[in-house]
Amino acid sequence: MGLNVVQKILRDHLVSGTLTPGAELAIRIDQTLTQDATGTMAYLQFEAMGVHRVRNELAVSYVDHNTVQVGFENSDDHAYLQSVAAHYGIVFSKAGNGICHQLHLERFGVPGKTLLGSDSHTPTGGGLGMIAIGAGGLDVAVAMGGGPFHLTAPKVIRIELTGKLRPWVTAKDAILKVLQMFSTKGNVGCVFEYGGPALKTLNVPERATITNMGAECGVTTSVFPSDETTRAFLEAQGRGDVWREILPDPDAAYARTVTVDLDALEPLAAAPHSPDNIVTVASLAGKRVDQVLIGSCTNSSFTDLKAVAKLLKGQTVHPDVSLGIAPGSRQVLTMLAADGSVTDLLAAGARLLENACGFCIGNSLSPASDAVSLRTNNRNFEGRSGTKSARVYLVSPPVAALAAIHGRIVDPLLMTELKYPRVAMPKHFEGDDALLIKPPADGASVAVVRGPNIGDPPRNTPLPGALAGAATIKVGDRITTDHIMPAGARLKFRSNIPAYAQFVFEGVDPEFAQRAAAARDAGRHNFIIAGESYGQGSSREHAALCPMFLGVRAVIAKSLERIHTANLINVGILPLTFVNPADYDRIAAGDELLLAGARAEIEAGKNRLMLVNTTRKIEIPLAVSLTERQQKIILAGGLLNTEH
Ligand code: MIC
Ligand code: SF4
Repeated sequence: MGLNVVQKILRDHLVSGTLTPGAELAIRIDQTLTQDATGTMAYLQFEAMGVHRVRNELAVSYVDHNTVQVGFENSDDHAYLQSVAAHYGIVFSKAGNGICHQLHLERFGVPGKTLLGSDSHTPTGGGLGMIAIGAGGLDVAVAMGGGPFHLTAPKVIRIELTGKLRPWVTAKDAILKVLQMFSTKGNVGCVFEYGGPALKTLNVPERATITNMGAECGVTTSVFPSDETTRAFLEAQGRGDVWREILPDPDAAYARTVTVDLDALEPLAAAPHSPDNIVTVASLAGKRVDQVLIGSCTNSSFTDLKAVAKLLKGQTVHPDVSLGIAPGSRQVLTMLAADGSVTDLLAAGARLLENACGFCIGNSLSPASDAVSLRTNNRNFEGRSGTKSARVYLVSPPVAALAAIHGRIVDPLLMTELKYPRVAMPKHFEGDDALLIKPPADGASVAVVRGPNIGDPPRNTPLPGALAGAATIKVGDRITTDHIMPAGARLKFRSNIPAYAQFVFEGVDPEFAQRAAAARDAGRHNFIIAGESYGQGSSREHAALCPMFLGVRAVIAKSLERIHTANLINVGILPLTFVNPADYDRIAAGDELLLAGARAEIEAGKNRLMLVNTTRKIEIPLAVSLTERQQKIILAGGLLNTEH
């Protein structure tokens, strides 16, 4: 039996385990990336491991999330990151260089390599034929130390692309279609591998838009084959030498194949408040918009923004609309400036934003109360924009640009008089690497700079014999890490767990942190009760670290998402699921819970634990699914307490 692309790359990197779906697998990681919001904790943990220099092929530390630098905290973080990079042998990408995923495609991605990044959109690299996976900072730190990455051998789903995108229909619409088909839940342990006759019609930035937003489905990653299109992109980046062809064998097998006919697609939008709440743009036509923001790691390539500039040339942004445009990288901005596109954007009344995450993480440009915001990024969770009452729709760059001109959503397919702004892939990308700082050959003498906001990574205590305490909070389905650990204005506390922990569940239950800390101080254990797909969204390990700091010892949910589960285990929080999902209704917030033999049962490798709801005097069976390696981590109270 032949191999598919995913199996080929995993096989080449296999350290232990097998490729049988569901089995635990360890792979060698060639490249790592971090960004500033997750990076400080990742490097603090890396330092705690006592390794003297990174051991993987390439480690890059990007500063892109928190470039606003209000107060001293972020600048201190960036100074720490720059000094750690020089000390340990990491390439440092300064603030102003651009968004990690866009930059990694441009400057470092290599077909056939593995990439582990402390950001959930690391799968963007799958657009170049890499196995690129998002993970918590601690897992990335282990990979930088030369350790393998553990994952569940995936079920590979082939997404067969046929036809060709029509004018006004873009790669964004293709991935929104995939989100409509697969939704944001139920895809843990799967990888999407794209194939089919339409591949040759999609360039690398388009492929990267698709793999980027695969993260919203909760798959481990998404990947395209590496073909002549990949080669052309790398050559245009001056990196043709790293190309190699990676195609599936003709008789490769897949767990499942679904077909997306690009010809049949129309412009789509993700309506509030989830990326899988898909509607047609036609159904939204006429809706007033207040804000339009174009950029983010999903849609900020040169070809994306050049199309926007062509549409805006000679036009004027509607007086009631604020239009912001954030290029993905300095390279993109340089090229838009060189060919006059920046002038066209400015003349139309667009606000040119820094080439960084910015609005996407809610640290700026929060919409007005109840406003409608049209954005080209990948997440529209409630409140993520910084404004809980705002309604955020995710759309393609051309749909966003037209709405900025008209002040209303327009269906571009009806704009028969307007020419679709087709943009050819450049033969050569301009720009330089001046903001990429290479580490010295020996950085041992470089002092690591630590500002007052930078604390030690917290450690948990070993798993106690019994867990006893209250259901400190009960939440519903699809709780995202943005709900658990808000970013935006709170991002500045990423390196200071005691300060950041005050905001756990801030938008859901503002008293949670106080209640949990009081219970912890009284020697009790906190339980989180949740519905389906708990921990969706970002890779931020703070959504596990901060609850751990507040004394949370177990999460009991109907189902849990991959990266968050790994982060819980890494900090010694037990991830548990209901054997009978209906038992969710048999625990109320505040109920007293007891897991009497928790430690002994984990030690014995049990996969069932019996929870006693002492308030209601009932027993509830729970499932626990831990590999032997994970059992050890849980028993020790987290990965940092094991041999690492
Ligand atoms: C996000 O898009 O939610 C983030 C901010 O990039 C996160 C990482 C973080 O919280 O720092 C992610 O996607 O992993
Ligand atoms: Fe940055 Fe937004 Fe991409 Fe996250 S999703 S990496 S915040 S641009």
